[in-house]
Amino acid sequence: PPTVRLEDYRPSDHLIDRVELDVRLDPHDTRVSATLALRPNPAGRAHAPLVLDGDDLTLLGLELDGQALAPDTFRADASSLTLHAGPQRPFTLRIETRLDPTANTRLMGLYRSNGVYCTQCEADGFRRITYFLDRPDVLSVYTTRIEAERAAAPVLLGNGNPVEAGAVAGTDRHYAVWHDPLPKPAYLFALVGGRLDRVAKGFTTMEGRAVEIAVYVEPGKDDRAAYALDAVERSMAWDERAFGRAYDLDVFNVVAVSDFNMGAMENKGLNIFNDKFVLASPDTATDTDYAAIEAIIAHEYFHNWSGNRVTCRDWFQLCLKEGLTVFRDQEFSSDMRSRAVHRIAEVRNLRARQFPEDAGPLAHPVRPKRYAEINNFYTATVYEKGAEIVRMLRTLIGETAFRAGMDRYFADNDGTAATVEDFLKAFEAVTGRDLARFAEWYERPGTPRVAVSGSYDAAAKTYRLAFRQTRPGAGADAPPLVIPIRLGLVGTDGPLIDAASGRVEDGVFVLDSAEDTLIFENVAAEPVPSLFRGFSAPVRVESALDAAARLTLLRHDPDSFNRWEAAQRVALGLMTAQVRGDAPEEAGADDFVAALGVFLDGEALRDPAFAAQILALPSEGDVADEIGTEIDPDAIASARRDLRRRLGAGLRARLLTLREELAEPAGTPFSPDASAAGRRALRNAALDLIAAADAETGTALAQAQIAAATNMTDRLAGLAALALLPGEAREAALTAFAERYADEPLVLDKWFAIQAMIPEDGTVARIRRLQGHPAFAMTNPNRVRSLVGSFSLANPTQFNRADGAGYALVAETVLALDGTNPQVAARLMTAFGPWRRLEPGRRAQAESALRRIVATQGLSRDVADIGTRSLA
Ligand code: HT7
Ligand code: ZN
Repeated sequence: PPTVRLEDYRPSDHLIDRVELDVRLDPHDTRVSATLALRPNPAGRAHAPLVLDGDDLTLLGLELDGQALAPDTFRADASSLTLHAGPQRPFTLRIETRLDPTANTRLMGLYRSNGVYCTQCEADGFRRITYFLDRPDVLSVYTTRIEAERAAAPVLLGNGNPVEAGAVAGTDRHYAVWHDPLPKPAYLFALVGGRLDRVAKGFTTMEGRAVEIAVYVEPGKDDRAAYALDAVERSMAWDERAFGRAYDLDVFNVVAVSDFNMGAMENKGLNIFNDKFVLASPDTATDTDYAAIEAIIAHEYFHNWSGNRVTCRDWFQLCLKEGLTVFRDQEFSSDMRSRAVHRIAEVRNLRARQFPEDAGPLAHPVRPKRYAEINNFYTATVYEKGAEIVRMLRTLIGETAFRAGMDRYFADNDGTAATVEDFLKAFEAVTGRDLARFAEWYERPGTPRVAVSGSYDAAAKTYRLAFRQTRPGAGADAPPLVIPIRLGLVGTDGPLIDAASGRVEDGVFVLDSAEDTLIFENVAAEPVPSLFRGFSAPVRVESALDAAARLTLLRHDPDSFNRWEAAQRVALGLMTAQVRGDAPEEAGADDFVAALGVFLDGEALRDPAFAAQILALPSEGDVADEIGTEIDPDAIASARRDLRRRLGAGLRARLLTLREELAEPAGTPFSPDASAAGRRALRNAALDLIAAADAETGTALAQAQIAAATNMTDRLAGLAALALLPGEAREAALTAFAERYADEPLVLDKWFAIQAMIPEDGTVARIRRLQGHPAFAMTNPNRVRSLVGSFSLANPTQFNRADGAGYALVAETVLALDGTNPQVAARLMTAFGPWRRLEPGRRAQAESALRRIVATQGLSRDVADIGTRSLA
């Protein structure tokens, strides 16, 4: 496929000022009439032909300024429409196309989900609705008339504000007209038509605008929409408080649909959501679901400024809206919940998804330089590493300057399609700093390493910290990165050491050369360095701290993130030592258990959510990432199982007591708030460890918990604990769960996922059976992700089976899906990313599965692109 390159960007030769769409919805024969007010772009080439993008379109009619066009003046096929000589003046083009929304299984463009008409246009779906300049730097004002059979689609929604609605005389059809006054790129276009229930509430912005917020869901599910509605309201209020950003239309609509390629979409005034990230009730949603709903509602709402009012010049600038908006939603969630616990969750997620991506064949810069298929670049690197860059910028310049820079960015770029340079320019303007060297973070792939070594001079009472940064694959001439390191010194017996170093400002040292040394004066006794507090930069830290020093940090570091990090590092050390066959660390493990015991005694009940994070060991993926090469997932799984067993046995009495102390008194009403969720999390972390050490007690506790559960978090945690304990009890619990939730697809997704993650030989066969379950459908991305995605991403021993059966299952699913939904197929295939780091036997198996996929005739561009890059 042709490669698109950043360096080839040039402005469009034409602009489209206004778009009038008339969409007559029909299940198989939808007609779209698009009237486009075009003009040559003064910044483009004069006399250039007009080339409009299309994808799978059928052209029915074409008029220029009201006149049908002569056949020799244009060329049209399914993927483009060319006017050989576009007029050198403003002109109007009317284009009529025909679509079949029911046959649209790719879920891009206009499609039907459970009978509801909806659209998805980012990145390039609008061209599946009409021929257009489908690029984010062409901004137009849209008016949309939507017409449909009233009984099939009583609700008709578009972007912007409602203008008029009525019956189509003499028919059973009706229409609605929507007008969006703010110019936008085509990727933010949306419409919805269907039978939907509505919940709504009013909000008055700080500018005094009365806004009606509404959430639309499938009929009968309106009792599950309250949390999402509340989250929209909280997001609106927060963006005013935190960033001074007010909403700008009279209505803000959210629609939940069940067939959706990703999480949600920020269409102007009409956010469309995967219903998984809207619908919540205590009986069907876990605490994790509630938190994800809150975060994604906020994320899409925040795009109204970081994405919609200021959009991207081209898709290479995707991080400009996505990294920034992830940063904004993370800040929102931190304010709504515990900041420390949320930071831990963010870093767990970054390490689980972005670090491996950055270390594998699909690595790319946060601002990529080329792509074959843009839909494959909605990645953890663009989103999560992109957010880390924004956070580092704030750390470097301070909160006040950061806020001023954001204000400047929005003011200077409002209503335009901007670049990363425009973003940085705003911060340069308010701080007077040159950020050119900082900008390097956007340009190169790979996770940097920072090696740190400390030495104490007792006679001089000085402490030296030597830093050295390296980047994987970077040549010796690669410029060093600007790395903000938040740090401090902790005394071995507790008290803080307030030692000065002139180069640490507000607790931050900026490493901007390949090597540097910090010297602290007047240090009375050898300290333990606490480095990268709050995970102040997305790097791997290499430091020779021993377990005792790390356990000191766990006890005494005032930085909660680093207390957690210390416990994780000790656990990682124990597990990697076992995997590598190093000297058995019996004593080390005992010290760890003892330290956790002391921690639990002192703090578990004070901050259960934090304690739950301390108890949750690094994942098998974290251990694999630490080991780096020749990975044997079985050895890792067994090391992790052993450590869980040790903790479960060593802490058993405390954990059992904690479970009692944390139990909700009967009749307590359910609350999804962070403190209630934290208590449940700790109780369930305790269950996991108890069960790891003692299957009999674990089974009994899990069964009792399922029987008594009044919410999905506890019921599912019970089931998850049982799922790791082979036997009758497990199978009976799985059967009962499926019966109870037979009519709840989103809950059955959890049931699919739990079974897909069972680390046993029978799992591949179980998944093959489940693919035939009546609730499973290859056409629904949530079902595929739950069953096959959970398997490939969260079942390392079975996906990486030595006989290749796990790879074969995923490869077959990728190929089966590619014909109908290439975007989801390609995403599933990214699970093969770390294949080169496996031990030789598995590496060969994974490679041959990848080669089988790539050798298949007629592959989509999406899957071919992932395949080619994975094997490169
Ligand atoms: N901006 C959106 C990204 C997106 C998407 C969403 C749904 C389906 C297909 C999609 N392609 C790209 C979502 C977001 O980041 O907010
Ligand atoms: Zn986004």
